[in-house]
Amino acid sequence: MSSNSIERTLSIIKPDAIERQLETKIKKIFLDNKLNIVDSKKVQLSKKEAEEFYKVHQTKPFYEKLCSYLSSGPIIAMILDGENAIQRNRDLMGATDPENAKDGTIRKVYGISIDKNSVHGSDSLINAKAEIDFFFS
Ligand code: IDP
Ligand code: MG
Repeated sequence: MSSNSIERTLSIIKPDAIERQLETKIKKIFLDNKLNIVDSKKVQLSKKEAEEFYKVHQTKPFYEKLCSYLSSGPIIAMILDGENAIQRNRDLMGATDPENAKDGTIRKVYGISIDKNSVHGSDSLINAKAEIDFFFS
């Protein structure tokens, strides 16, 4: 794979960030960093849908809490596209735990905790495709 391919990735603005009305601010970060927002929708997942979305984590001790949280309020699901969109979105997000995230990343600036870390981003091409299909098919 070339290092500058145009990719699509799935981004989610999680309930903690929607609750604090951060949608516009977070979207501006993507746009300012040349990630186009191809599609965007506000939804609230059922617990079952959240379990399906996060099924890769079903053996983890935090799975139940994670799925309850993702389904606890409205979220914004977005398709982002751009050069190396998957990795660049991950870089803009920062580390999973906001405490470990680099300065200026979305999770460092807006994240509250490892649970309430404000955003999700696909971690691979295969997961990006599956996650985009989950919300936009
Ligand atoms: P990511 O969101 O940075 O890709 P993942 O390892 O895929 O991180 O985990 C999915 C989500 O599960 C994280 O965003 C975080 O909210 C939550 N999570 C991950 N690890 C832990 C943990 O050790 N304790 C509690 N929640 C966690
Ligand atoms: Mg992940």
